[in-house]
This record gives sequence, C-alpha cells and structure tokens, in this order.
Amino acid sequence: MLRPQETSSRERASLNGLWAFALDPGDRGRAEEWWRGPLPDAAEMPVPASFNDVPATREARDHVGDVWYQREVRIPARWEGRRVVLRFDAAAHRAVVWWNDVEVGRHEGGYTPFECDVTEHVRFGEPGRVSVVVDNRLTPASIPPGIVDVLPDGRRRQRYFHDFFNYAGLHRGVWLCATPRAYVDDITVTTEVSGTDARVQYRVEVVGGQVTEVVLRDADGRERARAATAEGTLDVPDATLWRPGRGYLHRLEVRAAGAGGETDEYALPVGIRGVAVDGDRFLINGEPFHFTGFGKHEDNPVRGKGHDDVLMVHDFALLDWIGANSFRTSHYPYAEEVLEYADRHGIVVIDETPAVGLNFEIAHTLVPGDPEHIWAAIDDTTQAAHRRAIAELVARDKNHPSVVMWSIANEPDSSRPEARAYFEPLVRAARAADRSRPVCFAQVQLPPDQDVMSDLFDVICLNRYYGWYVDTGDLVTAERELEAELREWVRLHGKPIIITEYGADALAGAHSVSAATWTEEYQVELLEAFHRAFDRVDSVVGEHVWNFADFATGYGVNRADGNKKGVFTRDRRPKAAAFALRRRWTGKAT
Ligand code: GCB
Repeated sequence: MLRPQETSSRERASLNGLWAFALDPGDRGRAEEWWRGPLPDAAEMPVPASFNDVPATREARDHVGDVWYQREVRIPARWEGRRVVLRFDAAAHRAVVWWNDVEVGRHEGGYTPFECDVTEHVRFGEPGRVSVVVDNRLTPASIPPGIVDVLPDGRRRQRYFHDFFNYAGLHRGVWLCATPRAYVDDITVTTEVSGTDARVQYRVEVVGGQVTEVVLRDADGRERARAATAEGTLDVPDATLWRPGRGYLHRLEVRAAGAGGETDEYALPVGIRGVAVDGDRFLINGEPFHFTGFGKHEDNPVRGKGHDDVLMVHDFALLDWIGANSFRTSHYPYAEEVLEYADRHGIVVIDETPAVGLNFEIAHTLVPGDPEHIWAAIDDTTQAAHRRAIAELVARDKNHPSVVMWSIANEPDSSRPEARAYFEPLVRAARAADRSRPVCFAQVQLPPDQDVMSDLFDVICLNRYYGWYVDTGDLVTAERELEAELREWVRLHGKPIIITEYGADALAGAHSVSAATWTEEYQVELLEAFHRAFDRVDSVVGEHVWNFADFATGYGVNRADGNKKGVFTRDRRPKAAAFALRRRWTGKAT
C-alpha cells in the first residue's frame, strides 16, 4: 500500500491534532450509534498518541473495549471530481470508520495502515463528520493474542502473553488524501546488484488507467533509466548503491493516465541493494554484514506508542552515537516514518509482524489445568489473522531498502510438531509475497535439538537470556553454555546466526562492586560475556541487545515500573552498558 504523497496530481492533508474522544466502558456507542452525532461527554485526545496515559486516570490506562474518536473534516471545493480517501496509518487493534452516517471502512490489526474511500459520500467544499471506534481487545483469534476476563463486578481485564504494555488507539497519523479517479494503486520494486551494475524490477498497478511513463532518477535528479510499461526491468549500469551507513536513494517516478485524460504521478524512493544468505554469511551487496544494534519498542512516556518525529530522530541519533547499524521492529511493524528514516540514513532493519505471545503461557491459560500447547489451544482463525499480518507487513514495507529480512513471529512455541504444521504455510506465504528477502523468526530459549522448525527459515535468530533467566548471576556458566549452544546450532544448521535478544535488567543508578544482578555493572558484564562467546563463533553474524531503552509493560511481579533491560532509560539517558556497547561497536574510548 502506497504512502500518501504530494505530487503534481495528488494532495494530502494531515488530520492530526486534537480529536473528540470518549471511552466506552459500557459498550453504549455501537448500540446508540454514536457516529450519528457529537460524541456524548467527549474529552479531547491528541492524534497520534496511544490514549492510555494521556488522561491520567486508571480508567483510561486500564480500559478494555471500545474508545471513540471524532472530528470534523472539510473537503476542499477544488477536489471536486477527484477520488478522496481517509488513511489511517494505524488503529490498535481494530477499527470501524464512518463518514457522517455511513460506514466507510473497517480494519483489524493494530500496526498496519488502511484506507477508506469516501469519494461517493463527501460533499465537496463542505464539512463532514469522521467517527472512529477503536477496540483494544486482544483475543485468542487476534495477532497478538490475548484473553479478556469478565470480572464478577462486570469489569473487563485484559490478559496478554507479551512483555509490553497494550497501548492502543490512533497512535499514528491520519490523512485526508485526494488522487485522480484513475490512479496508481501500488508499486513493487525489487533490486539486484552485480558488482556496480544493478537491475531494478518494477510492477505498477493502476486503477482505471494505464502506465504512461516510468523514470528512474538518481539522487541528483539525473535520469538513469526509462520505460513505458506497467512491468519491467530497468538496467542501471554503474549504479550508486544503497549501503548500510549510506542510505543513497534513487527515485522511481511513475505516471499513469485515465481514459478521461487525467494523469496521476507517484514518486517512490528506491534504494538499490542486494540481500542474500550464503552459507553462514548474511550478504548485503555481496559483502558480509554483521548486525549491531537492538530490539526496540515504540514506547515513550505519556505518548505510549504514539509516533513522534522528535523522539524518532533522537533515537536514531542515539543509534548512531552507540555504533548500531541495525534494529529489529520488535514486536510489530513500526511507523512508516521510521522505515523511511532508516532508508535515508542507511540503517538496516529486521521487520517483524505482531505475532508475539504464541507461547506456552497462553496455552495453559486457555486450557486451564491441562499442560497442553498453544497449537491445540488456538484454532485456524489465529493462523488466518497471522497470515494477514504477514501479507499486510510485506504489502506495506516491501519497497524499503532498509528492510533486509522478515521476522514472522517472536518466540512462538517451536517445540511441537504442530508448530511446524502451523508455520510451514506461513513461511510459504511470506516467500510468495516477497522472494527477495530472507525469512526468520525469533526463537525462544529452547535447545536446538528440541526445535522442530528452524530448518524452514533462512537465518537462525535466537533470543537468549543466559545469566539472567537461566544461570542467574553466574556469568561463567552463562558464557560456557551460550557458546556450547551456538556451536550446536552451527553443527545442526550451518546457517547464519543472529542473537536477536540478550541482556539483563538494570536499574539506572544501581551499582555494586561485585556486579550483582539488577546493577549497571551486571548488565555490562553480561553483555561482555556474550560478546566473548560471539567472537569465538564465526557463524554469529549479528548482535541485537534487548533492549534499546526501558519500556512499559503490563502489571507483574517481575516488572518494577516496566522492563529495565534498556541500555538507555525510558527517557533516553545512557546506562553504563551504553558506553560499553559504544566502545565495542565504534572503537571509540569515550
Ligand atoms: C523475551 C521477549 C521480550 C521480552 C524479553 C524480556 O524473550 O521476546 O519481548 O521483553 O524477553 O525482557 O523478558
């Protein structure tokens, strides 16, 4: 799905700002058809933002169910005759949208965009009312899954099986867009590199018209190739490549014309680069790439998962300062602004679906008393939602050069034959959607001989907590066991290995000469023990510390004010580990 753009034929207006907002704890809104008029007792809510922490009430923070957003939108008179679309960059976790009294769209999945075509419903030059109901419930059939308990007093309580707070709402941008009635609907670009020569394959989908011109320009605007067909290959000799650390972007200008003579124009940034797995190497442009960086979260005080350009640019500045060349979008697709920034600055991304929490715990909860596994506890609707999540991730992010691999799940139970049966078709679906990138999943701490599905994937991605959840406080054993396990993966699979999570909680300001757990010293020493083991195993091609920054979690006795495995605090101050990583990744002493 193409991102809204301003071009000679397109306009977009941001609908961000303050919207009317109402929690709906009694489920009255749908029954009383709140979209038909102003929301009752409405508060104001900024968009984009997760709604939970903004009102400073327990009711908002712990709300389970529907919330309502509403605002007036005026359609410019000059848009008469054009196609008009509302675009939601995200609504967590499912939403229904009305223009005045008419339902114009619905979507499930909290981290991917959707559009509502309102052309037939708007009156040009006049205002209309946009109402959105957003439901934050996680169920056994949603991705990520969860369970809603109804308590004796009628309240709902949300349980979920992932370690980050269930922030929700309209936490990314909302747009009003105009295009010609005949318009460029989608573009798919893949690139191949051989030496400095490149091939850019493209496919354009046009609704109501035909492609008239496709022009590839370099960053200085110089034309490098041209075509006039909807699909084809552009040869680009001596191309300037997109590289880690240097986000060089070309531009693919696409023009299309409708029967009525109207033309549409879209300009897609294109990074020319090649990605491949060869034996136990991960290659970008034919050269071995070693991932340094983090699993991150979209998480900030007050905003929750609300996208904010200030915080985004600051996070990228800190990644640069610390010498990180990459990150994983743990555990859901991040805002498109983040991927565009990564494209422009040469940061490498492992792009993950929201399939997190398909683990042992939910199985026990769904089937009480029976030590069964997740795959017996869920049904095909979960897999169908997971398949849609993969399809929507690839559809949204397929053209980003920064994205070098798809991670289709985080820490599913991969120990049962049923897991293989569940994942085999999903891996096939991911490959069918995009043949140009490797596919992985992040594996929970499980010995290699108990894992039944890693052979289906291209890269072995391991989340490992030796010295923290196992061998707690004993880094000598942790280092030995980690190395032994890594060697076993090499022996069994011979594939590249990325440690997609390793780390320890550290309370900023807690110190100890003997490096006790929860201190900054212990966090540093644990990372160093892991690094010694990585450096002895050639197949390790990546190290992503868990986590970039401290983040909010659900309530639990193992979490004090959130997860503290950040090497930065939640407000982005460095712990000792940040300096240690900077020394390792940049070679700089201070
Ligand atoms: C994991 C999960 C991550 C958690 C982390 C932890 O394995 O993938 O979501 O936050 O461990 O800190 O426990």
